[in-house]
Amino acid sequence: MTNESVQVSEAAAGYRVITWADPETARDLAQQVLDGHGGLDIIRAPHLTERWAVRAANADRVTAAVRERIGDRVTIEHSFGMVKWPGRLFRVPWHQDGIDEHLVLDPARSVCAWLALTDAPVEAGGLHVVPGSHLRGYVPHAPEVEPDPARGHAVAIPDVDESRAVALPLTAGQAVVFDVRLFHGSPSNTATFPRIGLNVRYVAPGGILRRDYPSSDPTRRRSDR
Ligand SMILES: O=C(O)CCC(=O)C(=O)O
Repeated sequence: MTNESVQVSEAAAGYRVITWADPETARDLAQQVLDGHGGLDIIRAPHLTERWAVRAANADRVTAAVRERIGDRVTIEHSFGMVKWPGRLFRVPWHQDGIDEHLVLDPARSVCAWLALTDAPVEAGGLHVVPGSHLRGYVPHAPEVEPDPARGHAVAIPDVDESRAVALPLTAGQAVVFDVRLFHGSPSNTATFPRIGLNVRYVAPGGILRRDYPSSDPTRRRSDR
């Protein structure tokens, strides 16, 4: 396969799976999360304060993939860690990361990465995506009908053709770098171990088209807004 054909298929799919760390390194960082954040489900903006997140979000292979898409002048717009505890209800509905009621990112100047710190197979609440869905642009979304108690109120895309979705089981140290318009979500963790992921939104200059969080604090809980 030529480089060109790889790029064409990534452009069509809207995502690419990469390796950002060896599994032991990723699991060490996961342990730091568990040591530092007892029973939390969501850790807001850890790239600002947490060594594990600074290290992961700035991993060379992640930032190289980001720069390839949006150029060299890149900053982190936001991040959050998600711990899915085994047996705890925590389903993330279908959504697009580049838009919600307070945020619009320019898809040409922003990109997301979801980094697996632990293994993230399907049964542990691994990520699902709808390949090619980014080509539909931003679609209407609405507050979730049945908010998940662990996460609070999220926006969700109501009518997703799930027959077109694929699971992206990842091992610790892998990541998916994806278009901010890509439909994605994840089920609860029915495995026996905590699943830990870090979502990071990267932007180039001008990449934030709108951000009007009431407190100017994008780390607030959706349920608090
Ligand atoms: O961690 C998850 O299961 C879902 C994360 C997610 O939806 C996101 O990265 O936007």
